[in-house]
Amino acid sequence: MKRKTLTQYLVEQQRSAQALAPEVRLLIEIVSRACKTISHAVSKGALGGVLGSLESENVQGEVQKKLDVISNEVLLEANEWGGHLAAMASEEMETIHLIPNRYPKGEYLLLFDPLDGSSNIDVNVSIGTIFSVLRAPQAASGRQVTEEDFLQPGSTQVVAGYAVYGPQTMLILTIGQGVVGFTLDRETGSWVLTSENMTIPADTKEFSINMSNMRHWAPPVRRYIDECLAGKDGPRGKDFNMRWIASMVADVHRLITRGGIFMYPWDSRDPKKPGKLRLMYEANPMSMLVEQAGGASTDGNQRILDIQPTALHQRVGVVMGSKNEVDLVTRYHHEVKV
Ligand code: AHM
Ligand code: MG
Repeated sequence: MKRKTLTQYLVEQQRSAQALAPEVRLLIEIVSRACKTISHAVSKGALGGVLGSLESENVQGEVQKKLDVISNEVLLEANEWGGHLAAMASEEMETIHLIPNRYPKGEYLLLFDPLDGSSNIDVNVSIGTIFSVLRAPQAASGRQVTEEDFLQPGSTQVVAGYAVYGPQTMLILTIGQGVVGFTLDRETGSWVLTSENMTIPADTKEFSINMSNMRHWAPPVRRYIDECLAGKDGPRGKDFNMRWIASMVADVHRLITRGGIFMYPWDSRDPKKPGKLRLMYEANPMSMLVEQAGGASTDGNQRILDIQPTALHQRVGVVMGSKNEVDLVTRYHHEVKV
């Protein structure tokens, strides 16, 4: 059987459902090409001299790895000239990156975490690129885009996706019509459609959370995990398994593939930080993918995609995955409030 490539899939979407604007198709093609370049750099490792850290820190005060910066550059350069974007934003840049005046401007905004799971780069564990596409507000036409123009709830995203650099390099994508997965064929250089209609089962026996933070969790999270740990003998009446890769991309890829619940909840370590993960380029795109695959995503209290952002690098608590489990954790949060 001849399999479809990403280009064929996108052309079909553009033709059949008129679901895809030509600029968005171009955007996805360009981002996916950049992910190929990043995948290539990642796979070279020490041979490419790309491992290790730099002296610099990003806006979040995190030491930048060489591959964080390389990946950021690859995405910026790839997306500057196509005429499809008005501006970009990234985990690795303090403020937004406007399209230089020498290039035509488009009406879309691209946000990304160029290399998620940075702590796994040097130890050869799966990492990835997460991206989100918004439309620039009408009010921004004819003037320069500002940071405020990016501050739209996740429910307005036009496209969300990630590439995961693991044993295989895969691209998981939604244009708001379900979730599809492509595998990079390294011999032909094509993204090949290998997972149609990816669906997250509503129930699961697998949870994913950094247990070392247990003492800092809020009581509803503690309650949920305690009940999972009690297994067959506890109120859940079944045994649970645990996985924590410490790359959101890899942990979410697992739950999109076979179900599960992933949490990086609010914790009391730093009251100024409402969670570790960033809303605009980590939680929002992953939430759109998870919902499009039939799962759910909340911050414990409300749907992540409904949150009105107030800052580009804002953080948020994350509870996402199999619907019945996410609903249970959310209910435990609501019960505490009543
Ligand atoms: P990064 O974007 O700097 O890599 O940080 C985000 C990562 C997520 O991929 C992962 O879920 C989390 O941080 C792991 O954090 P921890 O090391 O606290 O377990
Ligand atoms: Mg990240």
